Amino acid sequence: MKNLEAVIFDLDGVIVFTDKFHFQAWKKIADKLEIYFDEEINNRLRGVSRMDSLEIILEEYEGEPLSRERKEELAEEKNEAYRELLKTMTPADVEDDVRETLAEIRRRGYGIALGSSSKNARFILERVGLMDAFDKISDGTNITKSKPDPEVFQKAARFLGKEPQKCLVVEDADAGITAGIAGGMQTAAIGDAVRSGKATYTLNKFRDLLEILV
Ligand code: B16
Ligand code: MG
Repeated sequence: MKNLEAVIFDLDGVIVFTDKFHFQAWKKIADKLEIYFDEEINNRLRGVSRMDSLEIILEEYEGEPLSRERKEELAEEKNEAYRELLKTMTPADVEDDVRETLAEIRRRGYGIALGSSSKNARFILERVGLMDAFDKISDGTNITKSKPDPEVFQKAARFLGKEPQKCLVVEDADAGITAGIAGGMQTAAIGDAVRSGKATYTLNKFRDLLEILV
């Protein structure tokens, strides 16, 4: 394959690592509802939207069924706790490898977009000083369906003005690789997503991208 013109990056688990913050914020909600919650359940929340994440956590809930309004309140409470934790992030939270590789990809002339399920994506990029590294942003604020639906990546390709097959989706979650494939894109797996073997390329380190994007 190859013949690539653009790269679409997932955020959490690829550019930054906010798993621990998601964990702490969801743990607060789980404790309140007396629900069992651990790192393994937290891993299932990768790339999944906020409301879908809450539904996964509620699988362990044994109380009376919760109304839509109550679920929305709980998701909002989680988000407030999460955003407080995000405020502690600084440019030092982005590895040099990531920052330098993004700059080199731009130097090589590729379009660069973000394709994240998060509604906090812009806030995070501002905190870590990476807003300028992306030409376009497609995130949780411009989609109706979350990964594994390809919508977030299709929008990113459209924002960049690139054909899907000329875009490389970089993902750490299986749901994200599935979404990229469904969108007709080439895919690169890093971290957890490597295991399934579904992606077009696999990365050990972020900078391995420079061997694909020659
Ligand atoms: P928010 P990504 C995803 O981001 C996270 O992996 C996932 O754990 C989170 O629930 C989702 O964003 C929604 O985030 O509550 O901030 O809108 O991996 O697609 O960059
Ligand atoms: Mg991710």
